[in-house]
Amino acid sequence: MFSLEGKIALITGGAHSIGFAIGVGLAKAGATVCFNCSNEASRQRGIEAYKNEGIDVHGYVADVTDEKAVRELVAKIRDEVGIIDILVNNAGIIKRIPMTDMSVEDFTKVIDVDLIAPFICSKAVIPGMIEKGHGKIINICSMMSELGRETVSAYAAAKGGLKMLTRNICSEFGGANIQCNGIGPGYIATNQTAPLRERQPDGSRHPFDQFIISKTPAGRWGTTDDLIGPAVFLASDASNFVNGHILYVDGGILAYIGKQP
Ligand code: GCO
Repeated sequence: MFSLEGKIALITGGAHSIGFAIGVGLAKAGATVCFNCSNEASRQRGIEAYKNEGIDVHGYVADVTDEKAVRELVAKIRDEVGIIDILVNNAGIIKRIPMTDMSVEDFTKVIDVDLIAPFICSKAVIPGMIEKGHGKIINICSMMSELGRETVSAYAAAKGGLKMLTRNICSEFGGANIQCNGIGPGYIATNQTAPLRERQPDGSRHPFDQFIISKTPAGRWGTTDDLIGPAVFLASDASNFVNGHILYVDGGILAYIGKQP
């Protein structure tokens, strides 16, 4: 039920971090994995990293915010590998800038990568999925699909939008046997969150790090590996009647009011 044998997956931004962990997880469950990234150097690094896990991967350079480039990517994968069964919209960026200091250009850039790109990539793979009679789209959402916080206005707007895009793809294509669900990672130790975990000059924990630990019933940051099981589930036949759902993988943050100071 959880086997991905014979399935072809595309993970956007799958060369490192969360996307890489999910790529390895899907490959170990049997899928043939393709990833894209924004430049040749990360493509090479990505291929090496998968090789070190014993995985033969198909790596491509393509800008997910460029509709023509994505269309060409999907066509190339179709020729070289086959029709995509599983799309993981993982590529994302964040800019932490107080809203009144944030330029429209910065805001737009975040919306482009975190929201418009999942639209572009989903739009490009859905016809093939309809042709095949099935498909799985997994959108990497966020705590910020539900919550706000200082400095992340664009990111929260994009991730809230991505939650609703997830429900809409479900609504529009559920009848074509396409399941579109989201994974909402909690606070995961990645390069993107590294500035929030930096040690203080005196060696003590960053105040945000302490804050997250106190907000998380699990009492720790997540790891990229914590996302593998949920991704395999949502990519596999085990979730064939799960659609339009956001699976939060957050160690319990959204269930908890937080520790009393
Ligand atoms: C922040 C963090 C978050 C995380 C994550 C949480 O600045 O608060 O970067 O936004 O990246 O998406 O789910």
